[in-house]
Amino acid sequence: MQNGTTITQFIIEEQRHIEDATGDFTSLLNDVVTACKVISNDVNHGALFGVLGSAESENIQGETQKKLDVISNEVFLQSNEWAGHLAAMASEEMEDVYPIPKKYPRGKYLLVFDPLDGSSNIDVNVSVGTIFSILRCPGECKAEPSADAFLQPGTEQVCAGYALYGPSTMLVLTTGHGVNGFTLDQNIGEFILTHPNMTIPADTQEFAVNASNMRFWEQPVKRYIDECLAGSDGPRSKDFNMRWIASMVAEVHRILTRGGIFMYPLDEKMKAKGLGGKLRLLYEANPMSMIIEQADGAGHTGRERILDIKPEGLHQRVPVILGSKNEVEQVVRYYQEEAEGKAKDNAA
Ligand code: AHM
Ligand code: MG
Repeated sequence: MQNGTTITQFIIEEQRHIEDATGDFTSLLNDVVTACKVISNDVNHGALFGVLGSAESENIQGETQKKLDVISNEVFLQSNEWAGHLAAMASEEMEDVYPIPKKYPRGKYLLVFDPLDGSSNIDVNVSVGTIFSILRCPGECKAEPSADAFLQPGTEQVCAGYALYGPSTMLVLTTGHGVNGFTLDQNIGEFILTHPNMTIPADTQEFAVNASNMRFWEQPVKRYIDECLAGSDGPRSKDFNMRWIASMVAEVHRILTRGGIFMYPLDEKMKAKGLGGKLRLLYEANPMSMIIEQADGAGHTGRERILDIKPEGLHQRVPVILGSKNEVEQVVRYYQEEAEGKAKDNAA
C-alpha cells in the first residue's frame, strides 16, 4: 500500500501557511488526536476491557453516566492538560470549567468537548463519537479562566472536529479551510487522510429526526416532516428516506458523506421544562455547525444561525437543524412564514 498523508503531516502543512504560527496549535491537535485513539481502543474492546454499562453517577444534565463517558472524559483531560497549550477545558461531563493544574504551564487555547456522544448506544455496540471545539482564550488569560471565557459565538472557533468510533474509526476536522476526513489505520496507529475536501450536496431526500417526539413539535417542523412523508404525491414531489441512529456524530458523518438533514428541534415538552433544546451549544451544536458550514451545508435553530448565537451558559441547549443547505433553508422558511402569519394575526 502507498503511504498516505498522516493527520500530523496534514496539520503541519496546513499551519505552514499561517503567519505567526508557533506550532502550539499543531501540538494541541496532536494531543487531541492521541486522546481519540485511546478512546477508540477502549470503545473497540468494549466488554473485553470491562468498560460497558453505567457508572454510579449522574452528569450535570442529570443523565446517568456510562462508564465509558467517565473514562473518555478522563482520557481527554489527561492527554490535553500537560503540554502548555491550553488555558482551561470544559466538557459535557463536568459542571464547571477544568482549570489547567498549577504544575503545568497555561497556554492560549480553550478546549471544549463531549467525550463520548451518543453513549446510550454503547452497550448495544452501535457507533458513538467524540466532538470537540477549540477556541482562543480571550484577553491574555493571565488569570485562571472562568466559564465566561468559553461563552464565545461559534464563529470564533479556531477548529472543530469529531472522532467517529464506527466500523472504522475516523476523525473529521476543520480549521476553517474546508473539511477533511482521516481513517485510523489500526496497524500503524495513525490517522490517514482518506476523505479530502468533504462537501454536502445542497439537496437531499433523507431526513433524520426522533419521530417519537412528533406530537410535541412546533408547527414548522410538523409541516416540513409531513411534506417529506407525503413523498411524490405531496408538495415536495419526491419520496424521502428516514434514518435515526440516536448518535449525532454518526448522523452528521452520514450527512457529510451523502447529504441529508438532521433535526433535534425545540418542542413543547422541552419548553415545559424550561429547556432551549436537547443538544448542547458549545460542544455539540457549534462544532458540528462549523463542520457542516465548512462543507457547504447549513446549521440553524429555525430562528437563527447556530454559529451566531452568543452563548449564555457552558451547558446551554439549543434547537439543531443542520445538513443539506436547501433543506435547512426550507425549514427556516417555514419558521419565517409562521412568524409572519402570527405577526399578521396580532396586527389584525
Ligand atoms: P448525549 O450527549 O447524552 O449522548 O446525547 C446526545 C445524543 C445525540 O448524539 C443524539 O442525536 C441524541 O442524543 C439522541 O437523542 P434521543 O435519545 O432522544 O433519540
Ligand atoms: Mg452529547
